[in-house]
Amino acid sequence: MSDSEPPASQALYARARAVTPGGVNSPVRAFRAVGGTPRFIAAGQGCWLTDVDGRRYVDLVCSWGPLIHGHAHPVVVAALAEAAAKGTSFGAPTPGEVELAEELVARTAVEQVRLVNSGTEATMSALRLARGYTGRTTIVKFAGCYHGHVDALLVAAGSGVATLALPDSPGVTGTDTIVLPYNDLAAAQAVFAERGDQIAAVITEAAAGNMGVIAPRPGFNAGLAALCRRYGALFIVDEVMTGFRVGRSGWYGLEPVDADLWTFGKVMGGGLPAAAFGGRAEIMERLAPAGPVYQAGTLSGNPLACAAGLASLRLATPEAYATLDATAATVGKLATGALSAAGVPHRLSTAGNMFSVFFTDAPVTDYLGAQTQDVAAFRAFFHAMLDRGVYLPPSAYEAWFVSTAIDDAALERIAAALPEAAKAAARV
Ligand code: HOZ
Repeated sequence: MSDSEPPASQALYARARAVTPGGVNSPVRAFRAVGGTPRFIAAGQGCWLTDVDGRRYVDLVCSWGPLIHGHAHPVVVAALAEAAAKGTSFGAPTPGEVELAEELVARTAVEQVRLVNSGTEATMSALRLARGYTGRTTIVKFAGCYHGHVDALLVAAGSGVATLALPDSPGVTGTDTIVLPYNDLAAAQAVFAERGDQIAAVITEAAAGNMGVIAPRPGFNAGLAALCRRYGALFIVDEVMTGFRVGRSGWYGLEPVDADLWTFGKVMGGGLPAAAFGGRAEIMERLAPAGPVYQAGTLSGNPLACAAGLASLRLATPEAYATLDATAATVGKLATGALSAAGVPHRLSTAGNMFSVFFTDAPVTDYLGAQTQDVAAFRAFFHAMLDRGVYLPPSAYEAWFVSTAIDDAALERIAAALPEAAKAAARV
């Protein structure tokens, strides 16, 4: 842990713990897995974060993915100001939500979308729709995949559940959920052979990003789609993390798999709470009010979120994606170079421009593999980077994210921090 704990963050953390469970509104950001004081952020500008103690960091979290253009991009800020001046919420349809839905439909394979407020809502609603559509209840998910804090999906989940080393969250039954190893198509085939007529849906992250980053094996996603088709289940691809980050059409643009439903979030909200689920019109029209499957939300399609999302998507040109890809490759290369030089066993794991570093020398293709990593080495590495002004996800089970705002000064800061951080990991 850091030898220079930040006093203003410490004071806020103490106040927060008195009024909020664990002092945070989402578990991973509490630094429980790495120790020390979570940084309370005063401001973000471009790729830089400033905490309440006035310390500056290059941001490699980007609000856990959404901020592909960095913080407070002037175009996004202007779109927000314009929208806010017209009113923040109406609980009635607005032009912006039609435009955002059209943008999502134009970029992906979905014919219709329903806008919601968070990735959790998107996957929860997609499951309900799949169950309503098929008349079945059983869901298949993969160990280490995280689809928000949906009851049926909080078994063997990644992200905060993995970070806190919980096997499942208490409070969820998981009785209608079958958990299989990620990237294991044979296991899915076996389960369908036995219980295919009970399975409403298979849900998978388009590329896993919540047990660290693990790309799907070639044919894994397509094989799941084929299995679902054969047995009359729906295939749900969760693109909350990958959607519009790894490319204009998300993971679908890199690997066009024939899914039935997709979920989106993060980038499509431009840093505000917005998410969506969508698919073929024939399935989506089962949703109320077109059909009987109920789903609703006072702030769904919120004008500010739609304005920020649209501005952010429109800024995401082919050049922007080329920059994201190149920057991710550069940061990954710098990290592996420093860790190799320090003799630290590690694996750089990538899926498009999402990546993470596993502190292990074994190949990582699933959650069991991810759990072989040396989290103590990660902890030392994380704090050494933080002390040198680089903000990484405070968990060995999360993806690192870059933005187009990362410039030469930021890359120099990262390059300067890495050798000492690698040595700190080597000492563990
Ligand atoms: N669970 C998200 C990361 N995969 C968000 C964590 C947070 O905001 O603290």
